[in-house]
Amino acid sequence: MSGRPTSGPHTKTADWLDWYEGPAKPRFVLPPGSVDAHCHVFGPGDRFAYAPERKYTPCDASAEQLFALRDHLGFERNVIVQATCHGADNRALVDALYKAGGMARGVATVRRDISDAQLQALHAAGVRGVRFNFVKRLVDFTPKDELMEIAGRVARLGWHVVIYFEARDLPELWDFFTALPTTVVVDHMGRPDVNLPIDGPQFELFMRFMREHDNIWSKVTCPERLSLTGPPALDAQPAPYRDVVPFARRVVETFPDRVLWGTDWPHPNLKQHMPDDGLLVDFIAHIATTAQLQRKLLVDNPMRLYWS
Ligand code: 0GY
Repeated sequence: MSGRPTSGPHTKTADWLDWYEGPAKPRFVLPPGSVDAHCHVFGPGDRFAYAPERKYTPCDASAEQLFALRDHLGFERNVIVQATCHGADNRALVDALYKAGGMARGVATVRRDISDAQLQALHAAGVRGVRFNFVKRLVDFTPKDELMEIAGRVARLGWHVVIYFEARDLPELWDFFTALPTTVVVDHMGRPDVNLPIDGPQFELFMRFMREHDNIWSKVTCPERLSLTGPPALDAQPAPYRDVVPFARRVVETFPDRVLWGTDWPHPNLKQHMPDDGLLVDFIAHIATTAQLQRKLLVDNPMRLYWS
């Protein structure tokens, strides 16, 4: 891995943390055919300008750098999720999908005015979902009727909807989410507060959300965002991000056929520390504790959702 990204024509957000160069080789050996089902590309900004409406300006993180990480960690495929810094301009995503030669799928951001021909072009590139973001620090509000209209159109293409929200907002968004007419994939377990009890009202609501709706899936991703304990020193024994482990493990064991995992490289908007992606892969063995659960999480589920 090399090539620390430059700022190009864009100045990075002042406290921006760049992705970690030279990640460790994971101790956990990924099953053959594993998919990194949540990651991003940023720019490069001098080729794919960041969107005027963006809330942050990242470092660059190119498709080539993503694929180098994929190979280093032992993944075979990627699902690249449109990052908010590119708004609804999916050109960097589409470019990365073509460069991947069939080994990546995409989740785009689209607006109501997208034409059927443009949706078809995204499909041909490998896009299989759209992302609806409700995290206020990342995006401005989009009316729910616009989102529902988009969901209806992409459902007809066999796509799913990825939703990103904070746990405290689930009650208010519940009716909208449960009315979506297709598969729904929740980012990062709905961002639970892992300081709260795992059997307390907040996480129980999320578990009920998944239990009562079998079209809802969850990414058991981003322990580095949710953790208050953080990673251990490199050679220490405790699980990385150990306070997140029981939450993710419960979701994996309760809904083994509706979970996905990804690195979230290049880890936008982290303020405390930048994870070593090798250590993040080691987290998987603590949340999916049998070979069967690991295969479902890393291979069978993402292949079913993105490549069938
Ligand atoms: C993530 C999380 C974040 C950012 C984005 O598209 C984005 O800008 O997804 C975040 O800041 O929590 O999944 O990458």
